[in-house]
Amino acid sequence: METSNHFEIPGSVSLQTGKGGLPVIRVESATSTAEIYLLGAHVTQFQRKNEAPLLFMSESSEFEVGKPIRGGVPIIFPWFGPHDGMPAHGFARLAVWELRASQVLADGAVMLHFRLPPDDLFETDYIVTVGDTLTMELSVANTGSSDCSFESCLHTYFQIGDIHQISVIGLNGTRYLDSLIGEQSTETADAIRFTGEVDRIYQNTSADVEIHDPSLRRSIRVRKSGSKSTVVWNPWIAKSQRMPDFGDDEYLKMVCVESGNVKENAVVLHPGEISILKVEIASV
Ligand code: TA6
Repeated sequence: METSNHFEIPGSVSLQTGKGGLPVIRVESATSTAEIYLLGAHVTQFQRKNEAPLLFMSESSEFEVGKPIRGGVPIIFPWFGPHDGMPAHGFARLAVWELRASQVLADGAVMLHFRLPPDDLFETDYIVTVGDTLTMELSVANTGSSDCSFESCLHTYFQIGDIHQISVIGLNGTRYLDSLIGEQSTETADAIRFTGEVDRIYQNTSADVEIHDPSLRRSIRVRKSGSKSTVVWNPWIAKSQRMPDFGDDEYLKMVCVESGNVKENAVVLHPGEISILKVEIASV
């Protein structure tokens, strides 16, 4: 898996050999650091200098082409969840993306542009901007001659201090599909708390979400555009034990707040149309 080094920028962007011998891009901006694997254009690390990492990574994650990395920000595309015997959550996170550009911006942030190997339906680009915040932008263009539909989701795993103490704010009053029981419901809590497995797809919401984490004495803000679905997931005990690439106790230290367009919010693109999903995460 070769990538030319000519995107390296001394002191800002370096291409190195990461876990499993996979190529990884290490980024240092004026105020933060990040890591992105070419496999899945997968952001595996982001943190502001002198702060705890914002993203959770499983210590049991695989790092092998054709297998998803567990943690960070998996790119879910072009379908969400199981799909006719095909890999769950689509092929984008299993593919090796091409690095197309790197640039240090005027404010000291670093921008990286990735492209998914072309197929006959979509042209899919991903812009990651590492600065005081982390911004990820998934752009999908319909390059075919007929309408096409897809689901997408930036399946972000957040590092937290203790699942029993956190709360998720911003979804009160929003309708959701409870994936555990296959039933629709409406959120009634101002602050969602966790006392067991939670796997909910909140629909038709463009709201910012905050994760309040008293044990790390911080809040994380998830701001998005071009997204109508927000997924909230913690596997809890039994599911953690069923996932070979996830430690039995790691559910205590993570929560997924995912931004995308899934189920009834799937995107339909006419020929030539482009859809852009943008997510910004920040500790506040
Ligand atoms: O986003 C929640 C979810 O759909 C859960 O049901 C769980 O399966 C999670 O994604 C992880 O999926 P993965 O295929 O990465 O194991």
